[in-house]
Amino acid sequence: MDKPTIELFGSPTPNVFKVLIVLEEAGLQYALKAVDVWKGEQFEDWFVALNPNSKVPVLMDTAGPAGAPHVIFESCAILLYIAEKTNIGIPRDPRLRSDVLQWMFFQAANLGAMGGQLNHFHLYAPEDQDYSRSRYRTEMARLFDVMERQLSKTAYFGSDSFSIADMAIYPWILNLRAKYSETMPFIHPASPNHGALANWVERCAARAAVRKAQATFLAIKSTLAMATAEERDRIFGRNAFARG
Ligand SMILES: N[C@@H](CCC(=O)N[C@@H](CS)C(=O)NCC(=O)O)C(=O)O
Repeated sequence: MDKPTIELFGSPTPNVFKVLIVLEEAGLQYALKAVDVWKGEQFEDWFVALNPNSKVPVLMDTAGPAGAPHVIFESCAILLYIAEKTNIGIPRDPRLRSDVLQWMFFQAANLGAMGGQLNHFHLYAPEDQDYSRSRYRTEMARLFDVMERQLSKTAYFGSDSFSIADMAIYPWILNLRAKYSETMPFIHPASPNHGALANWVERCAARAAVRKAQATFLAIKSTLAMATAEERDRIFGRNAFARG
């Protein structure tokens, strides 16, 4: 078999899972390179040359536009790049296309950003974070209601077919369910107020490409449990690593 032209640099996080889904949906061959973010590999020169923002995922396509290599960071930019390269997961109709992009940006600007802070203040910050925890829980509950209202109108986010908007949102819903189903009732799969969202999760989960991506995702090793206090401080920019 030929060497894949696509390399995905990632760790076991929802933003990387998104990219695995689009690659599987598109039926592309790819090589997955694990980046150990707890050990700080994202801050090494070779990685910063790929992503000046020092975060995974990064995708390198050696057969990019005009046949030249192309490197992309930001998971939603990667979703769009692969969708446009392969013509999957993005409607051609301009109105539907705009609706899908709107929901994909909703994920990046809201669900991902707020989910990251929710995780930080519930799982990694010192105790005594009542204000921040309540703020992000409340915002996440609001976002779940927003998603529920949309899925009561269309089968998928922004259209009636599975798209890059769904690929962006689905990994985050699984991530939140895994962490908070027992402590935040609105996130529980059986939440009485989020039935349309629960049905959408099942429709996404039934897709062969999503199942394959999930298996690959689950096999990526995390070193979180072994991370030292210093490694945690470095990734969160606190204590000796704080700059302000
Ligand atoms: N908006 C970015 C977020 C990427 C991101 O936050 N990646 C995390 C893992 S999910 C990371 O690399 N963290 C390492 C760090 O912050 O140093 C995207 O969607 O690609």
